[in-house]
Amino acid sequence: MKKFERTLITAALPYANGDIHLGHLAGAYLPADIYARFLRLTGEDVLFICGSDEYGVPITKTAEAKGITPKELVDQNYKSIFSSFKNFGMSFDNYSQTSRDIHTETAQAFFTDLHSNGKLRQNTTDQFYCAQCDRFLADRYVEGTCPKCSAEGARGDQCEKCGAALNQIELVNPVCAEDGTTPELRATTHWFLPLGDWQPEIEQWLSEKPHWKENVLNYCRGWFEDGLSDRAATRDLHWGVKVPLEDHEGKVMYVWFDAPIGYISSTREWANEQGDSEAWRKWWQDDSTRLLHFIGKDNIVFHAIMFPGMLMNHSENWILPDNVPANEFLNLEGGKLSTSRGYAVWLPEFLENFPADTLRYTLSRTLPETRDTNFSWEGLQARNNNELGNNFGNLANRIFSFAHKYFDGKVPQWSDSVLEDIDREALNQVEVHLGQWRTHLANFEIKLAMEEAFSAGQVGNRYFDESAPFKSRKTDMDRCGVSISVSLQILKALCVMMAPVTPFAMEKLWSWLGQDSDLHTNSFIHATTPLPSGLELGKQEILFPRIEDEQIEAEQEKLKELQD
Ligand code: B3M
Ligand code: ZN
Repeated sequence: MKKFERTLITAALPYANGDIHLGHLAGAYLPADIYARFLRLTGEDVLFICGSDEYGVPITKTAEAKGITPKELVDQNYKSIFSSFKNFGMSFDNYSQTSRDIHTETAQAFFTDLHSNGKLRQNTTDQFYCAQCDRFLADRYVEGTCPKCSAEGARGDQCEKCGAALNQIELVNPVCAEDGTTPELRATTHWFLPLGDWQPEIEQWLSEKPHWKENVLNYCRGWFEDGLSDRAATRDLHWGVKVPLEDHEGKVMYVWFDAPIGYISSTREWANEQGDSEAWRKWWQDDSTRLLHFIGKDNIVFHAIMFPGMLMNHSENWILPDNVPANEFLNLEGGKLSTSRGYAVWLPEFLENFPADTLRYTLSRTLPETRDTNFSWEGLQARNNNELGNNFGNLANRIFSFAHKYFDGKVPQWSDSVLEDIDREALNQVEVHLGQWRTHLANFEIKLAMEEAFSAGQVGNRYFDESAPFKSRKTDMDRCGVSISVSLQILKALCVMMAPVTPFAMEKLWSWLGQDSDLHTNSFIHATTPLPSGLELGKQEILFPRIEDEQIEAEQEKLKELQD
């Protein structure tokens, strides 16, 4: 495999129409953050980019309903999403907005490049126009009877009843969703990405990606078999990036055209903030950069097919994604998450009641990496109490209490020469788990990596029980000290393994272990370096507080109400 010098990680730009829920976190954000933290930990050069996706019809509809402007709406949502991401521990290097000038400039330049090189196709189609509203109606603004199942109230893009994907002109008895008047068909001219023409080139490129996840490749194969069809690049709307062409009054870019370019604008914004406005280029236009897009499965076609096609057909030399490690869906208590029905667990509300680390850990053990998985509140409680609490937290607590009670809060006297088989074996086992942990993470196998971390925790607990410092304390204080030193050593390796997943608790543990380096940067090389005798230890607190039954029952109750 090619050796890259740096990694650019993107996480899907969340649509700024509402809060983040657990499905979003499990699909894209948590894996992206764990991976970014993992690479930084192993000393790699990483840039982690995100931002909010702020154009498109749902935003204007919500804003209209609230009686505010779309810009006011997205600014509010940007703030709240960004702050809950921060509290969740997302370690973005930059988090931008697609409604900012830098994005307008970047997306317009991109459009102009494709357009002036003859890469876009123009096409005139009929679209509904509402005389009352004086505008072309986006698919979601037209309602009517579904031509497939005859249900009333189908929307121009989809019938909720039978799930059919529709084209607005297929609706029977179409009306404007705003005022109920009957719209007229008018010709309108738009630009399209000729994905059909680009298919051979995209297919060829993807055939060189055998290392991609099977679920992602399967989706792509399906689309290729059906044959790619052209995708609109423009729309008749006011809220969007203006099409930078004369005679295109009232036309903006289709939101899926401009959104992925948002990754580039966010990187440019980051570069400007670094005081080096050209610094973004090495992240996007240098072959030694590895590009990774973390997304949920519903975004695969855009990231594995459409955006790479746009980059390939642009006149500059852009890198293409080395991988698109998309996840499947997370279900909630056995049911499908649904934003429209409000059947979800929302991040800000979660964080009011529970620590971020608890959620990060629980999700990391149940990520829908290869198939849909399920989140349950009981599962969260068990992961928190039995695994974080009993396996990791208690171990730390036992070791530190001992060190403070009998060794003056310092690493006891020990050296290589006094180690016995039992000590060496435990240290070796942990080192093996650490190696496996690294291999799995490098391969985007977060669940398997976490199993290794968990097993390493079990090694630590077994070692503590079997080397029995609580016994040797009465007979052989030197031996007792060695047990504690080795236990602390194991704890340090565990701390590194858990750092990407439970960063808040591990930062504390790292400092209690007497470490003053930054846990999150390049600490992998310190995972197995010995703790020197006499090193001063911090005073421990409870790392992972227990979650009580009543807390869980209250949450289950809330969901039940939503389901009825
Ligand atoms: N905003 C995803 C979504 O909300 C979309 C991602 C854009 S990534 C360029 O489903
Ligand atoms: Zn109307």
